[in-house]
Amino acid sequence: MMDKSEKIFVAGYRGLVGSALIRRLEAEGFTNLPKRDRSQLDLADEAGVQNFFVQDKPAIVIFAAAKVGGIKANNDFPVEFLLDNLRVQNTVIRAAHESGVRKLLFLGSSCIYPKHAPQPIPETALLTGPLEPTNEAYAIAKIAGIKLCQAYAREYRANFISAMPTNLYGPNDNFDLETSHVLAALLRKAHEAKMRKAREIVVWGSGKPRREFLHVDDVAGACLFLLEKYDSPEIVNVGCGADISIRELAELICDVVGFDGELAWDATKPDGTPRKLLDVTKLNNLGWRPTIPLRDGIVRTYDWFLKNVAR
Ligand code: GFB
Repeated sequence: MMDKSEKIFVAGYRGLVGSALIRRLEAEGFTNLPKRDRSQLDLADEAGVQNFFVQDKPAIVIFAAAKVGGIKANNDFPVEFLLDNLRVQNTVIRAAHESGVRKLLFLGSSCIYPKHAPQPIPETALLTGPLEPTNEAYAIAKIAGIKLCQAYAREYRANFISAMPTNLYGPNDNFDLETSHVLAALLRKAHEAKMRKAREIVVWGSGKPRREFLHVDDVAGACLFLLEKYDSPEIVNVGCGADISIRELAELICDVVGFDGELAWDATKPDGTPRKLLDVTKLNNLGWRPTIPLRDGIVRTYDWFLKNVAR
């Protein structure tokens, strides 16, 4: 059991996942949550990070710091997605081990699996085939992070675990149309089209790819669950077990937003991987299930968007 006064360092606490983790930890009464933004601690700076760990001595680390983006950003900036992510994760994981943290949770992504993995994707599909080219750089960085955690577990018996969340959304998501993921992008497009009384919104690709979406508050719950109950270096998928097509997602978002125009398809943009649905048998068998249905989660996220981005 985790003591409510145990010091838990959430690396990346301002991001989509990190901020959800902090909300959840605070709601559950955890009081010792050191926060460092980029101006206070650059997670790529080895000396600075080592210093922080030696002086602050967190007991638990949740690694939610990553350079992330949607399909276009991943495709356009492979160097940054590979280099920045490797640098930060190597620095933090190593410093965490050297300062003697009791447990570390590394967050990966469902894009670590082969492009043509069996669906739903079991954890055993890792490294069984070629990756999806649009996010290969990010996936390679995440796979290296998993392998580093497993190496610390094997060589030094460190309790370093890794969770692989599916596509996420929720408050503090990135709503920039060039760099965001699909759900945030379509929420914004539908909202702005409604305000301008436009006739259509542009949706990328063919609408045929299928994706699984999980609200970030559910991911935060799953992370705390795994910190309490799971002590193996073997990766665990975190998803809801259901997927929908991009066309269906676009229709659902337009319905929630109240935009009744048309969908126009931009075929010059990539589809990416055809389907990405995680097999969540392992997590379900451990005893965890999500609580936020997709439509409710989109309603809540639209509400957050109206109060925080659209004003
Ligand atoms: O969410 P998304 O950018 O990333 O795109 P991935 C999912 C699907 O939605 C793709 C389509 O088929 C896109 O072409 N799409 C339609 C749109 N309209 C839009 C739009 O306006 N914006 C965006 N962004 N997409 C990412 C990976 O892959 O998923 C990362 O690149 C990461 O590595 C993340 O793993 C979870 O699901 O294709």
